[in-house]
Amino acid sequence: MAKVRVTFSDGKVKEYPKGVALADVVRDAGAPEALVAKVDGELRDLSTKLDRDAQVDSVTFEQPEGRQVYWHSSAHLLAQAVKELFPEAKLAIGPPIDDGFYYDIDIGRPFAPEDLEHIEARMRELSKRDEPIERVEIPRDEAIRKYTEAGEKYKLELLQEIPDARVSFYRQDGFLDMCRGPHVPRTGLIKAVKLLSTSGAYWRGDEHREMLSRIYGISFPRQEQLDAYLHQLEEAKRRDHRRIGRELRLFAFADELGQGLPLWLPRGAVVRRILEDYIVDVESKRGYHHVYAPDLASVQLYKISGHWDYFRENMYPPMKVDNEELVLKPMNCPHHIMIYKHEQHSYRDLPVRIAELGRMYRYEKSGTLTGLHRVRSMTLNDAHIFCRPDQVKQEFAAVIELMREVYRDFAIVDYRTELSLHDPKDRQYYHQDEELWMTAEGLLHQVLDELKLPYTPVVGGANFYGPKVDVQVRTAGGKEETLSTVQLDFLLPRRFELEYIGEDGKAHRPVMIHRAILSTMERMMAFLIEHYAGDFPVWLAPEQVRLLPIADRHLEYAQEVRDRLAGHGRRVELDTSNERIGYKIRHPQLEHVPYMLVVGDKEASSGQVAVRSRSSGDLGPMPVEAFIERIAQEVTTRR
Ligand code: TSB
Ligand code: ZN
Repeated sequence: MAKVRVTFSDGKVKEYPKGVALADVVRDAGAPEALVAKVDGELRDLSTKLDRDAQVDSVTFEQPEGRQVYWHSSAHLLAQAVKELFPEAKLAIGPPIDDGFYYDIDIGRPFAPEDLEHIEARMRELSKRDEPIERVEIPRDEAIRKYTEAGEKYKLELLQEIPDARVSFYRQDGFLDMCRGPHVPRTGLIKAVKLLSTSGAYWRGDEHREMLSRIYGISFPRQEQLDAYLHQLEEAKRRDHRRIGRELRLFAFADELGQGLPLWLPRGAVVRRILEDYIVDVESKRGYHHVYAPDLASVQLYKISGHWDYFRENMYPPMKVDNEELVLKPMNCPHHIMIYKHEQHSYRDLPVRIAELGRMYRYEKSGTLTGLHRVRSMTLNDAHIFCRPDQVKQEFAAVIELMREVYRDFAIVDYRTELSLHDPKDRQYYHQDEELWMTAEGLLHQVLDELKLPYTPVVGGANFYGPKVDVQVRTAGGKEETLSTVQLDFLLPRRFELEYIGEDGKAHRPVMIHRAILSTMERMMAFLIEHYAGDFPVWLAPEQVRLLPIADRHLEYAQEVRDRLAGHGRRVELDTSNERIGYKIRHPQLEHVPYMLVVGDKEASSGQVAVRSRSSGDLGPMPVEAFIERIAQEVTTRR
C-alpha cells in the first residue's frame, strides 16, 4: 500500500497509509485536543485526506489560529440557530474577530434581548446534537440556484464575486453555509457560548445599503473559560476610565470643541494638580530644573531637529503669520535644546536636567482616540538630560530608579518593560548612521542587564532619533499602552551642534536622554482611574471628606468642623441639602469619597464626628482632632 511520510513539529517522522485523515494523524501524534491541523503551514480541516509527504502540526484552541477557527465555526452555529428560529432570515457574513465572532443578519428588524436568549439556547441544543461539520464543494451555478431559490440575496451577491467553477460550503445537520473554512470537525466542540450584544451594521459597511443586525458572541471549549472571560468583561466595564470619569465629574469631551481635546473638570483638575506638584517636587529633589516654553514654534526648529522629516504625519500643519511659519509643538525636545544652548556649559556642570510639564499637540488618527488614553492635546511629564558620554549609564540608571520610586508611591506593580530598537531594514524612518545605533543600543542592553530589569526587545519600536526603554501597562479594556519612557539620543545633539567645554578646554558633544515618568497627564489620569477603579487614595482624592449633618440644627457645628478640616488643607465638602441622612449617604458613596463624617446631637455636644470610611466601613465616633490626625497620616504616607 502507498505511504505518506509525515514530519511533526518536534522533528519526528512517521509513515501512514496514503489517504489517511488528518484526524487520525493528530490523534496518533497524541493531540486529541486538535481542532484543525496545519499541512506544510496551511490550515486544513481534520477530515482532509493526506495524499503526499508533509509537515503536520496540530492546532488547538490554545493557539490564536485555533481560536479563530473555533470562533468561525461558532459563527456558523449562530447562523444555523437563527435560521431554525427565523426561517425568513437572510444571512450576510459571519467572521471570527479578536474576541469571539459575529454574524450580520437581516430579519427586517433589530434583534431583541429575548431573541438573543432564544438563539443562544438553540445553539446549545445544536451543540448537544454534536453533528459532524463537513466540507462540500458545489458547482457555482448550482450554488447560485440554491441561493436564488432560498432568497439569500446577500450570499448571492458574495457568490457573484467568486470566479471559481466550484465553491466550498460547510454543512452541519442539513444547514449549509458558503465558506472557505477550515472548521472544527463537530458542533459538539462548541461547548460554552454567550451572545453578548447586537448592533446595526450596514451591508458591506456602506451607509447607502441595507441596514443589517449584527450579533456578537463568544465561545469556549469549557464553561470555566467562559465564566472567567465574562468576569473579566465585567471588570473592564467597572474600571473603564471613561465611565468613571463621567460619573466622578473628572473630565469631559465636547463635540463643539473637537475630537481628542479633553476638558479637565474641577475635580479632575484637582487630581492633576496634585500629580503635577508631586512630580515637580520629586524631580526637583533629584536635580531637575523646571522650565516653561511656548506651545508654538517655527517650522525651522523642527526641520533642524528632524521632526519635520520623520514625525510630520503626527504634526498639525503649519500656519503662516508675517514671514514666519509656525507649528503646534508635537514634542518638547527642541525647546529644551534651545534652553541648553542659551548658555555655555562646562564638563563640571553636566548633567543638565531640563524638565517641563510640556504641552504637546499631535495629530492622532480619529479611530485611535480612546478617552484620555490617547488624545490630541496633552501635557507630558517631560525632561531632557544633557550629559557627558561617561555619564550616560549612571544617568539612565538614575532615571529607572526614579521611575521605580514613583511606581511604589502609586502601587503600580503590573507592568512590562520593552527595549525598542531600530529596524536596520527600515531606511525611510531611521537615520542611517548604523554605528550610532549600535553604540546606543549596546549601552541600553548593558544598563538593563546591570539593573536586573527583565525586558522584551522590540525591533522597529525605536524613535527616529534613538532606542528607548518603554514601560507597558494594560488598560481596563486589555490594551497595552506605554506609560513611562526613557530614550537615548546621540542624534539631536549633533543636529543642533550641542557642546560642552571639556577638561581639556576643547568643545565636546553631549548625549541626550529623553524621559517621561508619569507619561502625559492625560494618559496617567486614565491609567490611575482604572488602576484604582475610581477609588483614589486619600492623597489623590479630589474630595477627601464629605460632611453630612443629620438635621438643619447641626449645620452650624458641621460648618465649624468643615472649616477646621479645610484649615488643615483637607478637601472637604458639606452637604447642606435638607434630605434625610439615609439618602445623603448615597452621594459620597457613588462618588467614591474616602470619608463621610456624620454629625448629629451627640457629636455636636461632644466635639466629635461619626466616621465612615470607604474602605473600612463604620469607624464610630471620634474627636475631630483624632480624625484630623488620622487623615493627615494617610496623606503623608500616601496610603
Ligand atoms: C520623552 N521626546 C520624548 C520625550 O522627551 C517623547 O515625546 N516621547 S514619546 O513620543 O514617546 O511620548 C512620550 C509619552 O507620551 C509616551 O510614552 C506616552 O506615554 C505619551 N503619549 C504619547 N502620545 C500620546 C497621546 N496621543 N495621548 C496621550 N499620551 C500620549
Ligand atoms: Zn524629547
